[in-house]
Amino acid sequence: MMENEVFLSFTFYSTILILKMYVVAIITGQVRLRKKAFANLEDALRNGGLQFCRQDPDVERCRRAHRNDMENIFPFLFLGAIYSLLDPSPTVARIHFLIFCVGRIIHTIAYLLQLRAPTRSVAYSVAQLPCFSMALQILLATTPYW
Ligand SMILES: N[C@@H](CCC(=O)N[C@@H](CS)C(=O)NCC(=O)O)C(=O)O
Repeated sequence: MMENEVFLSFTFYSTILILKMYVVAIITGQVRLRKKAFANLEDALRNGGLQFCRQDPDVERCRRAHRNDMENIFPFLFLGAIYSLLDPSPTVARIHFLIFCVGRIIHTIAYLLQLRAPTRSVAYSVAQLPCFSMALQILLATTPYW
C-alpha cells in the first residue's frame, strides 16, 4: 500500500483535513470559554455558574461547521481510499484530492468567518465534484461484481 503513489497522496490530503477538523474542535472550545456557553453543567459550574449552561449562536456555528465536515469528510475518507485502489492516473487523482481539500478548507473559513453568501455554498459544491467523480468511477469499476 505504501508503494501506491495515489494512496500516499490520498493519505496526505486526508490527514490535512483531519487536522483541520481538530482545529474546528479547538476553536469551538475557545468560543465556549469566551462566550461562557457550556454544554455541560459541570463545565458551567467551574466557569461561573449554572446560568452559563446555555447555547450561543457562535458556538452553534462552530458546531454546524464541524457537523458539515463530518457529513462530507468522512465519506471522502472511504471514497478516496477505494478510488486509490483503482489504479487511477496519479495526476488526475491528485487533482481530485486537492480540489476537495481546498474546497473544504474554504468551506470552514467561510462558515466560521461568516463570509458573504454564496461563498460557503460554492466551496461546498466544488468539493462535492471530485467526490461524485470518485463515486462514479468506483461504481463503474465494481458494477461487474454486483
Ligand atoms: N446537512 C446540510 C446538507 C447540505 C449542505 O451541506 N449544504 C452546505 C452548503 S449550503 C452547507 O454548508 N450547509 C450548512 C450546514 O450543514 O450547516 C444542510 O443541512 O445544509
